[in-house]
This record gives sequence, C-alpha cells and structure tokens, in this order.
Amino acid sequence: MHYIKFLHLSVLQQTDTMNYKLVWLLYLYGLTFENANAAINRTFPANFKFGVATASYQIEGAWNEDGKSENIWDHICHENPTFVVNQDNGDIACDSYHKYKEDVALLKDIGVDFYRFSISWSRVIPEGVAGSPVNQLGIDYYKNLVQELIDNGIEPMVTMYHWDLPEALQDLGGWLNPEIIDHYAYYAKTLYEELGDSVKHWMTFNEPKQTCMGGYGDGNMAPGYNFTGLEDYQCTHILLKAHAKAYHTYDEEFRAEQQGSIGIVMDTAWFEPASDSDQDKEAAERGLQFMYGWFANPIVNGNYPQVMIDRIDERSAAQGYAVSRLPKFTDEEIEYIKGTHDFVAVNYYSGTYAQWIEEADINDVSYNSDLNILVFPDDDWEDTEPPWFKIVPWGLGKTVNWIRKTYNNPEIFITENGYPDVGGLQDDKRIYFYKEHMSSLLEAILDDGVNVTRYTAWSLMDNFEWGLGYSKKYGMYSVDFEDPDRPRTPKASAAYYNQVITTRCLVDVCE
Ligand code: GBH
Repeated sequence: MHYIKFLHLSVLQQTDTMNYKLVWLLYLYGLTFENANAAINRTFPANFKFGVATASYQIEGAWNEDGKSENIWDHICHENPTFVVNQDNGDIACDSYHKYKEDVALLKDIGVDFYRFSISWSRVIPEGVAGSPVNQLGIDYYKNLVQELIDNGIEPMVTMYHWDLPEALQDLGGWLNPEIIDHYAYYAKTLYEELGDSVKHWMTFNEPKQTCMGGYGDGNMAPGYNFTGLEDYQCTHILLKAHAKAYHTYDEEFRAEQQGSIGIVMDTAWFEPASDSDQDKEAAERGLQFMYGWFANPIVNGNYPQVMIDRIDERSAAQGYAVSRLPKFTDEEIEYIKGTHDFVAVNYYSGTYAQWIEEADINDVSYNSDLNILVFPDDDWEDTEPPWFKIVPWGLGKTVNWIRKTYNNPEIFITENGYPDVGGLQDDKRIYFYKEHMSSLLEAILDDGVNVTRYTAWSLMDNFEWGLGYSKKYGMYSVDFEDPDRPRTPKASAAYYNQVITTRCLVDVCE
C-alpha cells in the first residue's frame, strides 16, 4: 500500500504543470487501483483453507487400550526410557483417545477449515501383517472422531503413518524388509474401506526423511538404529514403493467411488546459497534435492534426483562397495512410483545457508558426506526462545517457489509450520512466527502465482515432542500434563489464528 501511495506522489509531482482535471482523474484511478490492490494483496484467496495438525502417538495416549498393540514408540519409551528427555513417554500424552470431543470443540473455537490428524496403525491392525484381524474398537475411535469433525463442519485430513509402526512389524525388520510394502498396502486399503466415505484427503506418510534418517540413519527416532549412508537409503527405497502401492490401491479400487485425493508429506528446510558463487548455489540446490527431492523426485518427476545418484554411486565405488549404497529402481518401478500424488505437501520450520566445501574424506560413509555441504545460519536471523532453531519466514515463500519450479507447478499444501515455546499463555513469539510465515506464503501466492491452497499450523495443543518429550511445546492450547484430566487452556495464538481465519487477513497488516 505504501508503495502505491509513493507512486501517486511521484505522479502528482511530475504532473504539476498538467491541468487539474487530469491529475484528479489519475488520482481517482489510483484510488480504485489502490483499493483493488489492497483487497488482492492482503487477503487469502477464497479457495484457501486453514487447519491445524497433530499426530496419533503425540496426543492419543491409551497406549494399550481397546486392543491396541505396542508400537515402536511405546517400545522404545518403555525399554529404553532415557531415549527421551525426562524419560517422558506417550502412554497418556494429551489423552485425546478419551477427549476427542473436547479436541473437536477446540478446533471449532479456532475456526479451522480442516484438521490434519494421524491414525495409529497398531490401534487398527494390532498384528500389523497383511490379512491379520482389524481391531473394530480402534476403527470405531477414528470413525467417531471423523463423524464429530464432520458434524462440526471441519474437514478430516488423514495422515496414515506418522512414525508409530506396530512393534510386530519392527520385529520383522520394519522398513528394511520389503514385505512391509504389502503390510502397508493392506493397512491403507483397510482405512479406505472403513473411512473413505468421509475422508477425502489422505497422506500416506509424514516426513519419510524422519522415518528413514531418524529411525535408521542417525538414530534419533524409533527404532533408533544408526547406519547412515546405507540403511537410511534402503528404508527410503522400500517406503517409496509402499507409498506407490497405497496410491495405486486407492486409484484402482476406491477413487471412482470415493472421489478423494491422496499424497505424501515431506519436510524440508530452505537452503539459501551462502554467496552468489555458482558453487554455493550448487550446494544449496543439492541440499534441497537431498532433503526434499530424495522423496519428491521419484514421486513427481521419476527416480531419485540425478545429483544423489551421481554422488552416491561415485562415492560408493570409491569406498569399495560392490553396488551403490543408493539402491536402483528398475524402469518399471520408476514408472510405478512416478505420478503417485494428487498434491505436493511440505512441512516447513526453518532455513539455513548452504556453502560448497571440499569433498569429504572418502572413508566417511554417511548421508551427510554424500550431501557434502556446509550449513550455517546468519547471525542476524532471529532465534526461537530459548534458542532452538532460526526463524526464517521468507524461506517458506522461497521453498514453495522452488517446489513450483522443480515439480511443474503442482497444487501445494503447507501441512506443518510451527513454533516451540517452553511455557506460558502469552505466546507473542508464536503469533509473530505464524504471521511472518503466512505473510511470506501470501506473497508467494499473490505475487508469484504459486498454487498453495492450504496452510496447517503445528499444533493444536502441546504434545509429546518425540525425543524432546513434553519439554518443547508447539500448541496453541496449553495442556497440563501434571493433571490426570489433561486440561487444555488457550494461548494468545489461538485467538490470533481465529482472527486470521475469520478475516482471511493477517490482522495487523489489514488495519
Ligand atoms: C515435525 O517434524 C513432525 O511432523 C511433528 O511430529 C513434530 O512434532 C514437529 O515437526 C515439531 O518438531 O532441529 O533445527 O530442525 C519435523 C522435524 C524436527 C522440525 C525438529 C523442527 C526443530 C528445529 N522437526 N525441528 S531443527
């Protein structure tokens, strides 16, 4: 708006010798333009939807109720309690298994269009394997939740796998055993059959990078294995086929009748070149390809990113491996996986500089040395409080622009974006975080024409933050984890988000 006003001023200055009428006409035209521009520039498009996200293990609790079996997070928390800060676990978590109606009431208070939640595989198919019994009580929980959402005018958006693998399948090798592809497809089919009349948006996996890198690469996530540079690639290779099979199952057996859409959620940081040099630009692009492209390229464009294939093949050979540590897809598999998405989704939290560096020691076998870039923040970028990660809102706009360019202008959902506090209800920094990120997104939509149609805040309420337990709080509602009733109390950000959704405007920029 200021920029438009500035334009008026220069028009007036340049035209002060012109007659009054012309200046007046120009001014009127400018006003119209300004108003139209204000409307266009400040509000989210009519089809844009707002939501919040959670995940089963992080909120449900009831870890062994109504026939649910143990999953890998139950298992690691129970067997190896120091895996998690303060030896926290998700046995009770937010107790959403019993409090789902209250949760839906909170969602309604915020005014969201949709709720992105995940389904616990071990609640629905306790034995995990294809053909094993479906646990009706587990299914009922999700049917009731979905019905409650629909009754309240909130669209359900389902993540089918948010990291809580049935322990029975881990015992068979988890994501390293290709048999899991059929087990997963059976699980997916069960969900379409049981819930597909009401659920119209499915996401096969949340952040497969965390499943494979966290679970098998650096070991920060259950099951906590660390063989980076090998098992993380093998896990991904199998998981991508499981994703594709679940997609094709929907396509072939359910889509015509249920008319829903299906995709996958990947996380990425934004990688900003540390300088204008071609080498640093190459480093930044490589960062995005290794983090987001690792999954998105096979699914959208076909096969792994060429830079991953080239670098990992080359380093593997130099290291004496008989075959590349990056498994190969057959041509048939490439075609089978390619195109298995109706939308492209991204979870975004932070950004970094990326700098080109000399080739890593060839004896170092790891994803990081395959990637081989230096990442570091700018001192001027703001920190979360206390310092945890850098707040880089403009990275979100750049990320969706990069996705548009790299993946042929797909429909994009922001499926997570959020801020961790450590307590208190006046969460001004979270409001700032949301506002700045949504603002960057709005610019990408309106100025660059990026086709982003959904924004999802992480998270509805404070919950079990994986290895960090309850110490990091991402919620718009605070949860008292000392109280057996797990009461929820709104933070200031809940009212802020409600105002954004109601006005479709980032509040203080409208005023
Ligand atoms: C998402 O993970 C998960 O989907 C969700 O379950 C989780 O609760 C949420 O984010 C918050 O973590 O260490 O500098 O990257 C995404 C991976 C890892 C992103 C921790 C935020 C903190 C900043 N998250 N990360 S940094």
